[in-house]
Amino acid sequence: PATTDDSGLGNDAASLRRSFLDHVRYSRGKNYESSTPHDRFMALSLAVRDRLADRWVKTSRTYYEKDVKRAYYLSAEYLLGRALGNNLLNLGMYEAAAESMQEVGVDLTNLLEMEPDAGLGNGGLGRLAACFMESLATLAYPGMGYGIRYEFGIFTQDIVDGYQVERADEWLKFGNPWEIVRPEKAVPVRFFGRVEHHQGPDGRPVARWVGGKTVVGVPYDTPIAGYHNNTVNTLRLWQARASEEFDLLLFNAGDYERSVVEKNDSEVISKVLYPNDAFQAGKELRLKQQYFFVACSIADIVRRYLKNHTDFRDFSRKAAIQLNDTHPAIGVAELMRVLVDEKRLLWDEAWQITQETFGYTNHTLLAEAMEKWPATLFERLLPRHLEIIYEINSRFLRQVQIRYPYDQEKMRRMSLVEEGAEKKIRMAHLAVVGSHSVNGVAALHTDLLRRDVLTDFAAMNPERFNNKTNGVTPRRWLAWCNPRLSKLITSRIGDGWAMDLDQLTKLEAHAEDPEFRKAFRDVKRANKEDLARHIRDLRWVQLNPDAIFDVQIKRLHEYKRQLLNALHIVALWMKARRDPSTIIHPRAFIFGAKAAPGYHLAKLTIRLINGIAEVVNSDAGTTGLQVVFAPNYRVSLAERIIPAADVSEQISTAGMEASGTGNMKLMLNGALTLGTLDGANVEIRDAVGDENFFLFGLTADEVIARKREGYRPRDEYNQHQELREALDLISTGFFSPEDKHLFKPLVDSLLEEDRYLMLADFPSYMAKQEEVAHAYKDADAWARKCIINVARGGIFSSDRTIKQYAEEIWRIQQTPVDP
Ligand code: DL6
Repeated sequence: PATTDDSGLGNDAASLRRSFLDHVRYSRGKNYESSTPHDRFMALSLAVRDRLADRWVKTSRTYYEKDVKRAYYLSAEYLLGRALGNNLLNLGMYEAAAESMQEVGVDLTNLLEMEPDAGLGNGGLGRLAACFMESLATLAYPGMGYGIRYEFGIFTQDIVDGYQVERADEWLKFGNPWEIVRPEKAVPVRFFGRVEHHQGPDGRPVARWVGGKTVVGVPYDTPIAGYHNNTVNTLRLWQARASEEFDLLLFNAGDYERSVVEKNDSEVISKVLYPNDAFQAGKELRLKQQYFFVACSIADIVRRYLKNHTDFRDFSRKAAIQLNDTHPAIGVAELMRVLVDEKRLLWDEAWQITQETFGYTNHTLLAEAMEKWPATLFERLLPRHLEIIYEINSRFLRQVQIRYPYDQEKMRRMSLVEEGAEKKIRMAHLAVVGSHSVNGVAALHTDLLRRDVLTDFAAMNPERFNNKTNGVTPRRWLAWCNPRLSKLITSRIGDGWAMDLDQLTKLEAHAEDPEFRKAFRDVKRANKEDLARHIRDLRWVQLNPDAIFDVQIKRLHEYKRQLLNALHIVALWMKARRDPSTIIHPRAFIFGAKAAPGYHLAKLTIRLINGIAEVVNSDAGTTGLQVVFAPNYRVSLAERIIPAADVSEQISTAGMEASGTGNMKLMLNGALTLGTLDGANVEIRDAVGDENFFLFGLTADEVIARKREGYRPRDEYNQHQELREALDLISTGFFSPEDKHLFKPLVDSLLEEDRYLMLADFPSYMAKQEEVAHAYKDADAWARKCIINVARGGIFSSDRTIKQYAEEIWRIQQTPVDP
C-alpha cells in the first residue's frame, strides 16, 4: 500500500484555520457557532499537534535507524507550564496562528489563557527538567524524558484572609490535547512479594522475585518541539493502572469490593505530586511512585535497546541515564536486577554497565532534603532491591576498606546504610556509587558538595565529580515571555540570539547608546503597566508603574528568606511613616510563592506578608510603598512578572540555595540582582561585574564560622534599632489584629535560633536596599546596568548546560532530523 509520512499540512494561516475548523467539528463534535472558548483552545492545540506529528514520527525513526546513543532523563518532576504558545513559537507559527484566529473572530491571546499550566513539579528542579527537554530538542540531541503523569499537579493556591488555602490542581479535567496514550507499551511493575533463591541450570545462583502485587504503567507521550528545526523529542509520563488479571481474579471470586479497593490502591500511585520541596516526608506512597516510574522507564529503555541488539555489551554506548536528584536513584538497583536476575549477566558485568550508564545530579545541600528510606519499608515493598543494595554496599565497603584500611569511621560515613535506631538506605550514596558522574548545579554548590556533603566520595573518586551550572531556555524565558524586549534586541543584533544566546554580548555596545537605553526603558515601562493591570485584576491593588518593581518569586522556604524581605519592608515603612522624605523612590514589593501545605512557618510567612500588604497599601499615597502577594505563583504567572521586574531578590542564606534559576530568568529580562553570594548568584555577579549587581550578606564560609562561634540572634536584635522596631511591631500583633500572638512562632524562630541568619544579614541588606533606591534615581545609568545584565546573560542558557551534559557526561551526538 502507498504510505506516506508526510501529511502535507501547511503552516500558513489558511491551512491552520482549515485544520482548526475541522477539529472543532470532528474532534469536538460542534458547530463553530456553538463551540466554547475551551473547544477552540482544544481545536487549535490539536491542529498544532498535527503539525508536530510528522516531525515527531520522523525524529523517532531517525534515532532508531541511526541507532544513536540516547540520553534518558529520569525525573519525578516536570514543571512544563503551558504548551500552546511555546509550540507555536518553536514551530515559527505564532503569526500564522494569530492571523487564522483573527479570521474566525478569536483573539489568540485570550485563547492561550484557556490552557491550564502543566504543573507537575514543585519549583526549580522540575522547571529545570522542562528547560532541559526544550534545549535537547532545540539542539537536536536524541534525548527523552521519563516521569509520572500525576493526575493532580502542584496544588492551586488561593489566598483567603491572608492565608494560603490549597485546592487540588485539576489540570486534566477538561482533557489534555498534547498527550498520546500508548497502552500497547504498558509495563507491569511488581511490589511487595518475596525473593526465592535457587541454583540455576548453569550452576549459578538465581534470585526470583515472586508474589506480591502487580501494577501496570501506561505511557502517555508529550511531544517536545525544538526551536525552528525538525526535531520533536518525547516526554514519556507513566500513569498507574490496576493490573487486569489481578482485578479479574478477585472479581470472579465475587469479591467485588476488594477488587475496587485494590484497583484504587494501584491507581493512587500516580494520583498526586508530593508538594514538598526541600523536605523528605518519608511516605510509603512516595517510594512507590519513585520505583513505579523508574521500573517502567528502565523496562522501556531496555526494550528499545533490544530492538537493535542481542546482548548488553553496547548498552552504555547506546543509553545514558541521568538521575534528576535522588528521586529516581532506585534505578541503580533496578537496572542491576534486570541485568542480573532477568538477563542473567554476571554481577561484575552488570555493575560495569550500570556505572557507565548512570549519571547523578545533586540539587541540594540541605540535610532535611536528603532522601533516606527505612530498610524495613524497602524490605516489604522492594525485597529484591534491598538485597541488591546490600550486595552493592558490601562490595563497595570492601573497596573503601582496601583503600583506607582501619578507618572504620569512614566506612560508617560512606555506607549506603545508615545504622541507628532505625536502619536507613541513603539514596544519595546509592546514586553516587552507581554513577560514573556526579554533578552539582552551580560552581559554589559543586564546591560545597565536594568539600562538605560528599567529601569522602569526592576524595575517593575525584574524577566522577563535576559541575554543570544550571540554565534556562531563552525561548520561553525571553523570546516568548517578553516579546517587546525580544523585538528590541532583534532590531539591534538580529534574531540569532534565540538559538545562540551568547550573541547577546553584541548588545553591550548598545548599552552606551542613549537611544537604545531609552527604548529599553520604554519596554520595561510597558511591561510594568501590563503587570500592574494583571495584578489589579487579581488582587485589586493598583501598582504604581513608576515605582521600583522589587520581585521575590520562588517557593516559600525559610532558607530563601522571604521573611528578611518582609522585615525590611516593615522597617522601611516605619521610617516612611515618621518621615516620608526618607523614601528615596516609590517601591512596589511583589511576592509569589507556594508553601508546602504542612510547613507551618512558611504558611505563616505568607500570612505575615499579606498582613503587611494590608497596612502598607493603605497609606501608599504618603509613603510610596506598596506590597502585593500574587496568588498561585506558577510558570504562566512567572512569564508575566519576570519581564516587569526591576529588582530580583535572591537573598538566600549563603551556602543553601544550590543554584536558583529564577535569578537567571530575571537577569535575562533586565532586572538587577540584589543577592547574597549563593548558588548561581556568584556566577551572575562574576559575569556582570560588581557594579551591576547589589551584593550583601555573609559568605557561605562566614555563615559556617558565625554558627561555629555560637551565633546569638538576640545580640543582633539588641544592636539594631530598626530591626528591633520592626520585630517588635510584628510581635505586638499590629499586622494580625484578629490574633495578637499570631506571628509569635515566626518571631521566636528568629530570636531563639535564626537558623538562616536573617538577623545577622539584616543591616547589610537594609543598607544595600538603600543603595538600590539611590541607583534607580538615575534612570539612564540604571538602564545601562540592566542592558549589561541582559548582554552577559548568554552563559545562563540551558543550551549551554545541555551541551556540557551531552559532551561531558552523556557522550551523545547532535542528530538533526531531515526536513
Ligand atoms: O537545580 C535546580 C534547582 C536549583 O536551582 C535550586 O537551587 C534547588 O533548590 C533545587 N533543588 C530541589 C531539590 N530539593 N531541594 N531542596 O528542588 O534545584
